Amino acid sequence: DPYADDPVRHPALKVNSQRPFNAEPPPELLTENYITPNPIFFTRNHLPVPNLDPDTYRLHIVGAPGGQSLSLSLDDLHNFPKYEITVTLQCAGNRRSEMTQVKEVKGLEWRTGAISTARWAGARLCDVLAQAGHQLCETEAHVCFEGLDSDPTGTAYGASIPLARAMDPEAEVLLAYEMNGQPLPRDHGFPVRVVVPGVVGARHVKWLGRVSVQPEESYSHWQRRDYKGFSPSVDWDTVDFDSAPSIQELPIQSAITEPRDGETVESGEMTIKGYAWSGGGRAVIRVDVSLDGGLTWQVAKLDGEEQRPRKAWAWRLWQLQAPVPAGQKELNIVCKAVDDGYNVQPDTVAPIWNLRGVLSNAWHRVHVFVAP
Ligand code: MTE
Ligand code: MO
Repeated sequence: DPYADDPVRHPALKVNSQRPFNAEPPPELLTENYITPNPIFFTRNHLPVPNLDPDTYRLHIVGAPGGQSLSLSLDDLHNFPKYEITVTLQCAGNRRSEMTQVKEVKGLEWRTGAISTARWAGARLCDVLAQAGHQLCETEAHVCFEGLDSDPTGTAYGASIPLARAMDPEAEVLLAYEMNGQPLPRDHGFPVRVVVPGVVGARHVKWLGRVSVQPEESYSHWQRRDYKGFSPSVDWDTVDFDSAPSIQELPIQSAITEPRDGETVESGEMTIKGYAWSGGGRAVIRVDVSLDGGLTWQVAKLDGEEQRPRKAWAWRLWQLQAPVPAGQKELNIVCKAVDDGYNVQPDTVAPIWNLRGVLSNAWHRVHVFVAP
């Protein structure tokens, strides 16, 4: 059993698949803290978790022509200037289960918890690439990452990002060796992972073994044959993965974490809580909440750290205290967020349905009963 050596996990996690391990925190735990505690940070593994020895670990950086290839130990990485940033990581499949309700999709049934936030610390990718002689000259080039996790045929997890993002100091791409002040937990990439702020989780390659700069995107299955969006009309007979760009930045997203769907709330005052986040460093400027299915709206209060313009890498938590409308037996609670490009979430799922169930960001709806 290649999974026999996987780490022990927190019992509160809702498991979507045991082998490989995929799990999300329950919603009310997810928004209890602005920074997600490591043991309940959502986990998305495609393969068994490698067990890497930090003393013999080496990160291989393929050098530029005229530059030099690097073989970096953990100590070598610590010798680069250390940066620490708060970044929210979201899987492209977050909220896929709502797409399944429209029509069947292929993928894990994530609810609202395939998203979490941590303080990540490490060396900047641009500093390490510069030492290997790379410059931002070939604007069309891509930085390819390979994990040290692999399937029985020896194929490793891989992904890539454009060189322009990797070399941009403002993009703050990290080779992270710490998560919330601790060495990375095994499930989250020990000893080193990539953190690409504002970009889909799939590019944050864990158990990083190799970095190279290439004229084309990574040839990995997960770069070329997955993590792409399509029209609702495209099915598995007609899909052409080469026709769509790989997902990099993610669209505006928000979800309600309290109350839970189907819950009974007391009459009087109620608290509605959730998260909101947008890709590409776009800040969340507002969250609107409706208690009547979207007929009327109230503006929620944004909590958590202030966001930096163009570098809003982390989510906002939000809440709304509101009187339960008198005489109602049931409430249809809805939330939707707006980012600083005034991008909004679509109101329903059907028009954004796609066969892989990615980019699921319609208004989030929770139906509750009011105690008599
Ligand atoms: N890196 C490797 N090496 N193997 C993987 O399976 N999964 C990716 C990414 N990096 C993956 C990986 C995906 S799809 C996501 S969403 C994030 O890791 C999840 O990171 P987390 O498990 O730390 O939450
Ligand atoms: Mo993912």
